[in-house]
Amino acid sequence: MPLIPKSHPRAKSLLIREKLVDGFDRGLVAKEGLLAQGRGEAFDYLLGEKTGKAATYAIKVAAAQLLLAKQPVISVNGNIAALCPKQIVKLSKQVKAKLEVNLFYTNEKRKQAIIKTLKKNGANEILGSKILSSRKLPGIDSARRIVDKDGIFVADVVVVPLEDGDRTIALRNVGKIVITFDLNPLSRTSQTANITIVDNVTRAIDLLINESKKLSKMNQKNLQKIINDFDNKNNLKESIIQIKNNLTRRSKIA
Ligand code: PTJ
Repeated sequence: MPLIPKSHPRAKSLLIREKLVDGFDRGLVAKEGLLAQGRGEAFDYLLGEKTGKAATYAIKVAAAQLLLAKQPVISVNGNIAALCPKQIVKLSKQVKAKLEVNLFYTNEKRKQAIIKTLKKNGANEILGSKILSSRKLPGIDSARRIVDKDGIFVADVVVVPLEDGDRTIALRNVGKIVITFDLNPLSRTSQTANITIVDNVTRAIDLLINESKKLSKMNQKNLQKIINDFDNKNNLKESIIQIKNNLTRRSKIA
């Protein structure tokens, strides 16, 4: 009998958790990545475990931004490699973005395991592992400061899914446009990115792939208009209101 029966009321959430645990056992995820998942789950619960209006809007803007980018890069950490390796490779192909492994809890063995997983899922080139290509991102002290000279270092748009706070600010300070997936609308990353998708990356990634496909037929002027009309701070407020409304509704039926 499976440990998590399909009939379990929280089967979906528990299966996502299993992906992380399995990723940990396969050497992809840092111990701290398991804790990060727990924090995300708590916010997902408060959001009603569904993609809200604000996230749907941010996904559309992110797609437009990725399609307009000249040198987009998707940064991959342990949690992303465990949760959605196939989709992250698919997105990189859809929007012609490079993939770069960039770890907070840096560890060569884990980096190589992540590269192997991405390759197994269809990636051709993965940046971030060659010492000779490494450069330092100013204004950040963690291992995330080490970036690839052909990737994040020269990128105009960087996707940093599921991230700790420091790097987004450092990337913004050197003029990069930052897109993130973060279930916590209050986190520093959420608050400082240009485009924050407040949703579970496991739900939002497919939506972003589909939206990128849809918008790929749109001209540059219209794509730019989608970006210009967007205000990240306002959109984050919508996600906070989504949480508030959920809590209000639940407080009435509790
Ligand atoms: O693999 P490494 O070494 O690069 O480390 C990766 C982690 C995730 C451990 C590292 O970046 C970290 O410590 O991140 P934080 O500071 O815990 O931040 C992670 C953010 O992602 C938090 O705001 C969580 O709420 C959010 N989060 C967690 N799971 C998900 C998520 N957001 C979207 N989808 C999720 N599944």
